[in-house]
Amino acid sequence: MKIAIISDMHIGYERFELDAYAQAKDALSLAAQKADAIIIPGDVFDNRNPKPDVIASAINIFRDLSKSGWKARVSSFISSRGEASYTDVPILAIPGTHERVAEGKANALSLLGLAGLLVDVSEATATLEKDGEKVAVFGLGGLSEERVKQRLQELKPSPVPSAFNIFMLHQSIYELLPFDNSFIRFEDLPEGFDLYVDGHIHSRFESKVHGKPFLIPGSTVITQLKENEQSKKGFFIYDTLSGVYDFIEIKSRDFVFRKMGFSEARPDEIMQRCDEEIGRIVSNNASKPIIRLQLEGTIEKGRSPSGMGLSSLAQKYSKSALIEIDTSKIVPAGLEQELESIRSSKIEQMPIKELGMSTLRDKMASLGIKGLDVSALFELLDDSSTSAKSKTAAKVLDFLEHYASG
Ligand SMILES: [Mn+2]
Repeated sequence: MKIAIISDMHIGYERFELDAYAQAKDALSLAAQKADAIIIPGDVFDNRNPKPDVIASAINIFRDLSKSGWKARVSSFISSRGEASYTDVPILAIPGTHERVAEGKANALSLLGLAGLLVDVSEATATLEKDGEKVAVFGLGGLSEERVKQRLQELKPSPVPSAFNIFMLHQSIYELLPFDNSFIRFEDLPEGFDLYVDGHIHSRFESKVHGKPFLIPGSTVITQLKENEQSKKGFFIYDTLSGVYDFIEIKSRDFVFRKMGFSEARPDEIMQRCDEEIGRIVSNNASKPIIRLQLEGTIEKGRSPSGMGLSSLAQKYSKSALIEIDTSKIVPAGLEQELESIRSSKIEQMPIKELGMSTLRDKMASLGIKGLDVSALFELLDDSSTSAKSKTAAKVLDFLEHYASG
């Protein structure tokens, strides 16, 4: 069976909402032509509370997809939570971190499952069948780092006999992001599966776990504007009979990242070099690329990077590019040491949310607080959708009372 692996579509991502939608649609419809089944390791939606308009656009994509004459079918579904599946269409998905809500509550992804547009395989095994071949997929939705190992021990996911077995999750992995000890490691993943598939990480990655392939297709839309996101977006197709897999590129907006070094530069020099660099990139790129310039080094004494008026460049090129100029690494001459300390810190490497969680975790550890689900607490504090802050406060108190009593 040919299994398409598409991840992190982030439908509803506000910064590039049209790109997120178009590239998700492109990836899914291309996969429907080329593969027998699609598996999605999380973050279909960008937000745990997507607007009805965003949900509507996702429904439109998946409804069309479910009518696409699939030959493979879901022949069995076993949920450790006693839940059912509502379609036999071979599109299997789990919620990611962006869809995560309190355990046991419906989330944006599970709604698509309830509507029969895909099969939500959270803590469940779905078996696909085509021409007598069986492929079983176990899914573990995105969990807080503290919960993963424990949940895996509770669930004890095991392969289905006489099937090709896929283990699908949505987590940070220590070997790929070695800056937080709470991340699970390859050895924590259950043995006996033929293929391991992960989401969450937005750039493409291939490795081995327990001697079997471990694949991360990366996101279908650019989100972080990091240097390593310049490669083409797309998805994997894995052939379960031959063990061969390919990366299929989708039409995605180009992203160009440039580091530019300066030494005691005058603001007008900086402006001119940025202008020239953008001009060069734009003249070589017929589409409307995303350009991020990362300025580094020093500006002449007494000047501040914020006062340079660089935002006028975004305006000047607004028809031919989407421009972001990062001035966080350029400082007035004499303050280089400060810059160095920023560079060597983990701030550099970590997504901001992970950093916040890590800081909270360190703080809890230094206070001697053990066994607290720090990520779950962070999620409560981070719930920006809660308009009534008193509600959040009440939830946090509940959470802490529960911790104190347990
Ligand atoms: Mn994601």
